[in-house]
Amino acid sequence: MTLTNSSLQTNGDAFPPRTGSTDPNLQAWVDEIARLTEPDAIVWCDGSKREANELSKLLVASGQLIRLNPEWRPNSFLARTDPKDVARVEGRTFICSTDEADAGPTNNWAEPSAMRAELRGVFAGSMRGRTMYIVPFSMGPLGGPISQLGVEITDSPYVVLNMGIMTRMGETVLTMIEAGDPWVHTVHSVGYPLVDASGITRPDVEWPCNDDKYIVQFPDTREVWSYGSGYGGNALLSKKSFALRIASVMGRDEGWLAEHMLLIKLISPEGGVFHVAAAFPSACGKTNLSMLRPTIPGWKVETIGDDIAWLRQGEDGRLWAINPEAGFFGVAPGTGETTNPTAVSTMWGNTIFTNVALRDDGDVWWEGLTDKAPEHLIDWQGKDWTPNSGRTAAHPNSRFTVAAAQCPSIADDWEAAGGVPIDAIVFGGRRATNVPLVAQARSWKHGVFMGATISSEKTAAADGIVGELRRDPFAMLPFCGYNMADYWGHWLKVGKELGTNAPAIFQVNWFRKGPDGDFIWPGFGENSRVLEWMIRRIEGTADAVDTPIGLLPAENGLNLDGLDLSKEAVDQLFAIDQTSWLAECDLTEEYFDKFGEKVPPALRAELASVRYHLKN
Ligand code: GTP
Ligand code: SPV
Ligand code: MN
Repeated sequence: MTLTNSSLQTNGDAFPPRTGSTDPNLQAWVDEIARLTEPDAIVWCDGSKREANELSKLLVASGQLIRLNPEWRPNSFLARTDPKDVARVEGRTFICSTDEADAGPTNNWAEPSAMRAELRGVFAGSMRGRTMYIVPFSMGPLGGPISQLGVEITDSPYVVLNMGIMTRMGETVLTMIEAGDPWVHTVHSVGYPLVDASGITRPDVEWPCNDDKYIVQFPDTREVWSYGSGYGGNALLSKKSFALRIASVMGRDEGWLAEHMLLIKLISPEGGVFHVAAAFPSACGKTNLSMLRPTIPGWKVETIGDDIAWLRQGEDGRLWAINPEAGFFGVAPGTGETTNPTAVSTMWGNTIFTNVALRDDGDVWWEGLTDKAPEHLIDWQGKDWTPNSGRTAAHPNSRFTVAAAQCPSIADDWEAAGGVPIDAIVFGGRRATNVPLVAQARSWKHGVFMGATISSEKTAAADGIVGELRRDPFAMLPFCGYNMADYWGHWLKVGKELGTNAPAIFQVNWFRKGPDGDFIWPGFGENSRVLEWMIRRIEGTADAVDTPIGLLPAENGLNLDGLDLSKEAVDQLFAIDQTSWLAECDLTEEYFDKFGEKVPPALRAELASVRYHLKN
């Protein structure tokens, strides 16, 4: 099928008459990118519903989006990507700091001017035959004290539609930029021009992308350049590129934190209100925990964010946090009526699904949405599928994009400009062995050690080998915009500033497995029991036992009422095996050694302390 971008222009008054900006820097940058990429047309996005409507109509007409049956899923769409463009590409993600040491051993570094020259080559003419969209957006409520502005230039209307859900996008942001607010520059091209250098045209495809991919951050100049992918964090540059990689550097320089964390408000049966921020690696349960429905009576969880938090010390000395995003880009598989009914009702309509399966009745399906699979589906690659096909109908990293405002459990003050005060910080990962269900850090320093030493089994959220155990400090391995050891140092510094106002820190693991290979802990709504213990610890009413690796619930300290869990299972959940923990300490030392002199001495001291207590 052929996509003619001219249809946009012949669409009469579908777009506002804006043809440029009065801000000379913005205008000069747009002109420069247009000269480089040679698009057919330039569209300044206003963020209106009408604009989104026009774009989705355009994509449906070209076969690049499928409109779902409006009876089941109004104003909702399905996108199917190229099978080679289904997840973040960590191997092609670069941190181009001036100084190589600033990127550190966990990031791919490239010398900034060499990378700029290389990018000029790949972006040259990359938008030929396409429309270039100027997408102005705010991370955080417009004008909020923790919020930041950005502009993404993209040649993907799918990206524009997603950005309209994931951020506060549109005309108002341009007005703020024109009034002098600072903003971050981001450029994106799918890398599939429709006209070549000699003027020969080719038709568009269902999911344009390029085998050659670049996700490049220039932290020193607060810039992002992304090429070759249309997928998720590779292409929605507000998200991982800006709100984590660039923002973590801003936070380092300005004294705040940009984190891969969900944010919730927790209300106790007595009416106490607490806020919890939790960092888990990709596809390890942030969305689920952010929408948790407690199984224990009297407790309530309200959602504030499911993926990213920006945290800053407030005037009262406490740590305050916002969710800089406006939508969820959530993992579909495993999200169902029993595991996350809140997410299921959030996506009742106005949702973009990517790489899930299509039902015969024009609705969507994925593994785990219902217990029983439909008899027949069209799978994520557009092929016929039955339960006997021997492959999954949805891609393991298939996702839904939906506005946070549609979430039935969203907190009333989720858009509070100054954020919410944080009572607890939680770190977690996927660990089949060793790591107990929950442990409290003895101090902020010990908490930073817990965060710095998270390991987790790899998920489908990034390309690579699923299930492989890897270090993912603070769940930030693919997202920290500077040297990871300096980042640990920054966390220690923030803790020092907070002093006695610092939140309590905990570590959790929902994923420990028993001898039969099954998860021991039921997870999901039952995780409320662990949250309850944390709150009781903060209130000072729950006892803990000191162990070499942290404070564990005292005998009968964790509320297990009504849960069908054997005594052996509970023992397995909390077992600390001396030999394997000493081996884990050796691996931690090896890991720290990669960062050389930069590892904060306080973390070396924490490691020494854990070892000492394991041996004595
Ligand atoms: P990103 O968006 O990639 O950063 O991921 P996320 O951390 O938000 O992941 P999400 O909440 O979408 O969880 C992904 C997977 O984890 C789903 O397949 C869930 O079924 C599974 N999961 C979430 N919570 C639990 C839990 O408590 N126990 C178990 N066993 N699985 C869980
Ligand atoms: C993650 O991988 O942590 C995500 C999805 O949240 S993506 O936006 O694609 O990075
Ligand atoms: Mn994430």
